[in-house]
Amino acid sequence: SAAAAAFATIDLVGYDAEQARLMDERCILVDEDDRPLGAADKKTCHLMENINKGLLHRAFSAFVFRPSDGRLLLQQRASEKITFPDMWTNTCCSHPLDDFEEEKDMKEQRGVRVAASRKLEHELGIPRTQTPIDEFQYLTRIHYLAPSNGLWGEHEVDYILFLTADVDVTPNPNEIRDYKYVSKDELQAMFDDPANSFTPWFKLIARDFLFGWWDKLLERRDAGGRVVAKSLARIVDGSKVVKM
Ligand code: DMA
Ligand code: MN
Repeated sequence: SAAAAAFATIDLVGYDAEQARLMDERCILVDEDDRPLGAADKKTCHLMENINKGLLHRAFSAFVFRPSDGRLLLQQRASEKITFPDMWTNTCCSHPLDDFEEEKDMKEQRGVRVAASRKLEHELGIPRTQTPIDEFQYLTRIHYLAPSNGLWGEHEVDYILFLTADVDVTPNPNEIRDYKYVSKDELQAMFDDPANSFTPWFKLIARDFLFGWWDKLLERRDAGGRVVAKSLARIVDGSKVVKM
């Protein structure tokens, strides 16, 4: 479109070929209240030059908790990632795509739920049968902006989704360098160690939301001591976009 043509672009020579190919995915453009405005490719959406002109897109951040002990599954991003390589982050982040009709469906966050299930399989090899879309708990949406390096960055309305489920992980090495399950204390110790680097959105979500919600999520256990997923809907108002 004429509007899209006004945005800056660059050549992706020198980047990982698969990650460069994924930059052709089409993200959903939104306003600050998460109202859809159209679509643009992932490359356009993640260039700071465009972000600085206000370009904003929709995303999700999924957090998967292990029922046996309530630990959170973290991933370390692959060195091949064009944005935020090698950083530790929550279980899986990505974008609902304009390329798929069902991922644009905003009714009960269906689009981001479907995208989360799709990408948990793509990045971590978790079978989609283990991530039923109705079992994700939608908590809230945050609006944040974070540079990666001079060229790239994020500017998103990001849906936070929790899932308590046993999952089988087979990492995709083009996406993931490492993964681990952590308790709250273990995550705090990771944050306190300056040798670790973390994505900016994970730090924001951890600081403002994760630790508090994690307690509430884990309050209930069954007779065998396993965490029973508890609904957080009553303590979280997911109706508004939270500006970070
Ligand atoms: C983008 O994550 C989404 C958020 C919330 C930062 P990402 O860079 O991991 O996306 P993708 O895996 O699609 O490259
Ligand atoms: Mn993004």
